[in-house]
Amino acid sequence: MLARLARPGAPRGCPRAAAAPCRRLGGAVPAVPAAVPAVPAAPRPFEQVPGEWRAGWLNLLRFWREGGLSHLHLIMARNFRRFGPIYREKLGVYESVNILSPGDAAALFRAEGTLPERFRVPPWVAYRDLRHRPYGVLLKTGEAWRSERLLLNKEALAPELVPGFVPLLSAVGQDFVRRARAQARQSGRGCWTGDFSQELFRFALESVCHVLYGQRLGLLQDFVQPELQRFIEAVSRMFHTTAPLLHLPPALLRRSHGRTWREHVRAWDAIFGQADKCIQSVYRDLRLRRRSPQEPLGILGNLIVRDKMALDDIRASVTEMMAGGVDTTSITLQWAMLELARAPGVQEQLRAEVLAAKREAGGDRERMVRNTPLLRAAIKETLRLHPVAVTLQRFTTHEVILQDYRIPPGTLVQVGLFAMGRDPAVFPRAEQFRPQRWLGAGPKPFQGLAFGFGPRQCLGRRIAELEMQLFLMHILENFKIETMRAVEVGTKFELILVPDRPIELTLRPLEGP
Ligand code: 2DC
Repeated sequence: MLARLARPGAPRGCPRAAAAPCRRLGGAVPAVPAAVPAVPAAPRPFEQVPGEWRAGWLNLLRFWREGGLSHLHLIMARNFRRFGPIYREKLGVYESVNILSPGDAAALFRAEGTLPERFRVPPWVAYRDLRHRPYGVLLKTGEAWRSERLLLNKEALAPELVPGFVPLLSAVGQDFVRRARAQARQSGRGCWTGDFSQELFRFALESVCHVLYGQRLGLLQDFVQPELQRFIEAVSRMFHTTAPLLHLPPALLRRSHGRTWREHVRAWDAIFGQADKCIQSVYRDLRLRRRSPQEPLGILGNLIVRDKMALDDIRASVTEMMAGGVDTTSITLQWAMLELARAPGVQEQLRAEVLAAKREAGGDRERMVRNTPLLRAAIKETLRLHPVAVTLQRFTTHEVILQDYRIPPGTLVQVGLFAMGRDPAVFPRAEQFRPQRWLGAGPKPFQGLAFGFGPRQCLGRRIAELEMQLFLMHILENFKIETMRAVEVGTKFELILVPDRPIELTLRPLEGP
């Protein structure tokens, strides 16, 4: 553990040894220096946490000039190298303490209280205030958050939901395979090659809408409704325009007439407009009893029928899930396929596991999901190297000791997920894609935090995990995943972390059905 990294008594900013070079970052991974012998002493005061936290606006300027808008993850990794495993920072008006060790993450989550709060992305709050739209659970706080979150957990996150979700998500995965086989046939080369990001955006939207609305949208057909394509573009644009606005206070944003803010507002308008259309159509069907009893109601239908939440609140949270379900899973799947293409041995092992599970379960997808631990581990491993969220954040509710510093209540503490995932002190041979590392003996506390932790963890987690497991299962059963070896793909920050260039993949059919 990284107990005592900063030399006891060192006031601030003791420089760190250079990091071991990393395949993808060119050495931008935090190095963990050899432990300094522990000196029992009282925890040090907050003021001594290393870092640059005095001139917020100056820091923000410098951050922007250093390309922080698209390199937040690299700047954080560099700060950890410079300051050690904890540092304090102020960007604009936002102050935070940043940590990277699993042990510190554990201590932080012990101090999150019963109404945990993360950093509320200011432009997202400002948009809802501007349009007088209610917050969904993502942005709600306090008791209102808690009661809604509990109701939503029952419909979106509870383990009992798995049997209902599996057939819906598996059907979409199967359609993707069908489409990929057709594309391979038509190509004349017997395989399907290209940048799959658009195809996967559609796959992800089709998947999340199937569980949310119980309806198919037809996004995996040749003709895609232009308004759905526009929804997909709006989500990417919304993320993209959030990054440069991230450190500006909401009050300033709302009054601003800047181009980025206007684009941001337009993107959210398009997102809410399209989500409302889907929601209205389900609502109408329900009222007119146009749904046959065999048809799944979907999460939205269930929430309406249960009648425990105001319709506007349901709409707000369902819209968040619909928007949150596009880029997050599709980009993770791109990374997963890239890693598997680069590690053919691992790919073969996974395929063997999936095929064995299929023989054993007779095609019962739910059992297959349960019996493919290496496949789950491969998703965890993908998210370790390529987390969607660069950090996890919590406001502390009572004093907590992190790296021997006293952190007062009400402090925003961020766990540097990207940095942690690539830290060789936490993950031996961190640069290697090795799903097996998750299956070894012994617990791995607070190492797999891609979906967050506790009552405020990702609400879409169950859907995302099943969607990705079933997708990869179908792909592995049907195709060999290949890539051009030499191309290095880096990461850029667009609010979520995304590949910095298109990922070229090839799906080669294993044997024709
Ligand atoms: C971005 O410094 C960097 O799951 C900031 O599906 C801190 C921060 C706060 C909240 C994080 C955000 C970061 C990244 C995107 C996250 C978001 C919380 C939820 C959101 C991680 C790390 C995401 C992608 C949701 C988005 C739902 C939305 C479309 C309604």
